[in-house]
Amino acid sequence: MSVPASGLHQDDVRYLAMRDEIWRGLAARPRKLSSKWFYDEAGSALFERICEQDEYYVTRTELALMREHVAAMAKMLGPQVMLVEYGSGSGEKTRLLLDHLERPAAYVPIEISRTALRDSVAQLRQAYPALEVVALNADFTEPLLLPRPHGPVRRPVVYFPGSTLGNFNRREAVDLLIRMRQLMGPNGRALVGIDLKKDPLLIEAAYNDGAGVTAAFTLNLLARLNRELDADFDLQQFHHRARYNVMRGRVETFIVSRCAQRVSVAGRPFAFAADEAMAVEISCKYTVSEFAGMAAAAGLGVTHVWTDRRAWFAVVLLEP
Ligand code: AVJ
Repeated sequence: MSVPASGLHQDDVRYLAMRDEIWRGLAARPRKLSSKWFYDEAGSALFERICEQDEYYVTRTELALMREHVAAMAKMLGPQVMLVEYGSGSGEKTRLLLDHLERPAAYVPIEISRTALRDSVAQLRQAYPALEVVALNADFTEPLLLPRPHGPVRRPVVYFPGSTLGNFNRREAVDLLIRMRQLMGPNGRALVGIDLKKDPLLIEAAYNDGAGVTAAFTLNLLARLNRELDADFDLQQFHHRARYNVMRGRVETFIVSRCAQRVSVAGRPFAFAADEAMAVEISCKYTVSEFAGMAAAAGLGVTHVWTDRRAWFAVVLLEP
């Protein structure tokens, strides 16, 4: 039995779960794969490069917003916070928060990419040697249990930056917010970053950068299936397409087949038609009141909103 590049054995439950989920998505009509599969080591590195592109305003805007308001945010959260981050990312925004929190009790990053988690945790441990860091290599949409830190915890706080919530449809987002509410408990808070509705051309450009980094990020999904599921996608024969759907308020990203072709994935054949589009990501954009409506459906109230001058992005404080 061969060991794929991912290091997962073909009899590992995680390999089988991934294979079955990918098979199901490829068998569906229209075809649809979850954007969570973007984040292997190469995908996480490509996402970091997306954040540096001129067109991708999202990260830059959120970071500026955090720099301006982080002291006020930390003050509202109070002392001895257990900071639970959904999707640990590069850690720059996290460090800003940790720098301003009063005696943080623990930092708990939950990250699906093992390599991204390993790297961010190593950096944070170096920067905050006294802080208790408990890393969870998990999918934050699945049920989770919080660790019990050594020191006293006044308040669990879920930090969910980057508008990653936008990668879920309304039903999934409400489910995730419900899980968040259950995880943080009655005294908990959540700090959530959301990308706001704005000029559709600006939004669409952010997902179609001129250097083609986003296209490479999207197509890396196929490269990952080649590496980890022994698939034989020819990346030259597919392309990235991202369009802002104004009526639905979301960017919809597809992988489009350039021609009629057959592909094998973990030993199972799939036929693509010419120009067939496979859905791989949505990035929802909200107004603050649309978001507050979703939060309310999950039993959470928006108690504070911080936004930039242009109102492109918001960080909201949620309370049960
Ligand atoms: C992971 C939510 C920050 O949807 O904007 C960036 C991922 N995809 N470019 C987003 C992404 C294409 C990103 N977030």
